[in-house]
Amino acid sequence: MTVRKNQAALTADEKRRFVAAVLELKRSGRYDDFVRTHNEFIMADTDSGERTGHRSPSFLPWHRRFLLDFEQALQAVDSTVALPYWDWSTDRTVRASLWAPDFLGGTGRSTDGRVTDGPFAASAGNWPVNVRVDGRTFLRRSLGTSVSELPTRPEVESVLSMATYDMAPYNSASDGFRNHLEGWRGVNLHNRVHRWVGGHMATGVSPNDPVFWLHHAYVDKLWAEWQRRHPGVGYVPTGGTPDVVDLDDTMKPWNTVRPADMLDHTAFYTFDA
Ligand SMILES: [Cu+2]
Repeated sequence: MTVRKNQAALTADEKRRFVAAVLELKRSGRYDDFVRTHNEFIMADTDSGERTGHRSPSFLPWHRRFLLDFEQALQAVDSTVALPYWDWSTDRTVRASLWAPDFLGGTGRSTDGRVTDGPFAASAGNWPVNVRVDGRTFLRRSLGTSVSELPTRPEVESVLSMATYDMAPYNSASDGFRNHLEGWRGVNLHNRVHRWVGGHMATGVSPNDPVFWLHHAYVDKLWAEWQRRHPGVGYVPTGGTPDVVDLDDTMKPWNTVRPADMLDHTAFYTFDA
């Protein structure tokens, strides 16, 4: 059974294996398929039309399935690898071990945002950015530049305390847990982290930065924590909602997966705590 661990608790060997598996997916071309899929959904999901991956109730089950696909691809390379999560409310500075050269590498240089250390630096030769929105082929970051603070634990708590999963109009204007966690409204958790990292993470091709998976694995864990805190409060809407994925509707791009199938993460993995 897969156990997802806090990235801060990974051993040197676990970091090495995770990085090697990610680099192998990149080398084989599989990695870029994930970047492409995410960007297609970012571009297509709209508040007034069909919306599946983002700005909608299915933001959480869609990303849970998307991360599972990625984790299973990693495990096809190395069966011991699981996705780690980044608790950005705790590991909230550029000095966190997450950003060390033996793991994800650090921020980008000020001139052009280019990441210059770690396994994903362009100079290492193993991380060409192929699915991109401009001509630049190097991984970019600007940690803490466009927004200075990552969310705090009290801010996370304020969102976990919300007793409704989602609310009409089921988009970026909604009240409720999902939209506050996603960040279009209120203290802003998930969206703010994308902006804090900057570079590719602040674009539709955000999975070009491997921290995407660690960020979303923590967003996913917060969903699990919210469920534990609000037993009996379910996914909504539950039927007949135009442009929105209801509980028992299938989700693109899989067309075989429903939010109802994704509510219980323990069918797929557990967390270290
Ligand atoms: Cu996303």
